[in-house]
Amino acid sequence: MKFLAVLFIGFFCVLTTYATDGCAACDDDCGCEPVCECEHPPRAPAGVMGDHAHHKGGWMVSYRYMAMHMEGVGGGDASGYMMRPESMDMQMHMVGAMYAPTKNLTLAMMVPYIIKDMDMVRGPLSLPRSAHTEGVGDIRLAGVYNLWSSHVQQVLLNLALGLPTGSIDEENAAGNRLGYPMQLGSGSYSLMPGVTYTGLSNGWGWGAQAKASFQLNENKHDYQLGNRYDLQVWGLRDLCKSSAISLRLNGWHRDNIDGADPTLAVAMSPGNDPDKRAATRLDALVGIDYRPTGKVTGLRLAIEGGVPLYQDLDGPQLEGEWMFIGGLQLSF
Ligand SMILES: [Cu+2]
Repeated sequence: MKFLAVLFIGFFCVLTTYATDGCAACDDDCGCEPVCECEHPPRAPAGVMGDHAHHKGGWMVSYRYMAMHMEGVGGGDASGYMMRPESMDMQMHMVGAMYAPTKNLTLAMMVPYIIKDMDMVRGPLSLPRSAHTEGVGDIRLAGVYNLWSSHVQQVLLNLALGLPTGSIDEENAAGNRLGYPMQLGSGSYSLMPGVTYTGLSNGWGWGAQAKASFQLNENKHDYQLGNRYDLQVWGLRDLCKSSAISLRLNGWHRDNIDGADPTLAVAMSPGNDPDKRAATRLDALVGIDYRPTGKVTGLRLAIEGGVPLYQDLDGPQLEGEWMFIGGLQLSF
């Protein structure tokens, strides 16, 4: 429950900002051109990618930290395997840059660094009980196209290309290749189309995003990860000039893996089974968004923490327990 503590600290900061800024004086009827002084630009909560475009010539650099904890096996009986997963922590540091070469097109690049730790329950074999992998994941190149916008609403088209830069050769301490969930990349090129809608009015922000991730080719170990589909909606409410709170619902589905890595023995662990990777989940996240006003402009700090409300796992897999996202953005 580490993320809860962070969330409470965040709330405390928001409240102190509220008190010192005298933000209560900020009412909702200020003029909106091009962006209302009393409102936030139309931005989504910390965990949403591709939610905004930049003005021509605009730059942004960003850093995101994501953590997810999974614990306990759901979706089926794992007792028939030699080993079964007990818990897993995934962390990701992601550095990104955005640049808008034209009025309607913004380009982005994201480089993730992934850290995975898994604990397992083992049978009679003397296999390592835990596994750790870390390294660069799949780099993403993205374009955000401003399809339509008004003062209040905006519709963006998203398209990203995933490059197979993450390792799919990760091994445990005994030198055996680790199962699919512990690998750092997909090994394949992927295409991620999407459409994003955002709105902003009178201190309220809202939005929705539909996106998909399609793996384009079989990787060098004879498999290709399943496609993934995401549908999310969110709302934000300004607390004052500098802070907003958010609520987000993210529903997603992941397909099973096509093909199989021939070195992974399915009887060893459910994580080695390409036909037991599909999942459908609904996550709920609350967040805080902070933008310093005054001298420092273009800076944004946002955090989000959440839990799955619903999960349907196809075969024995670890269940999601909680997630945390923290982001820092600087536009210029
Ligand atoms: Cu940006």
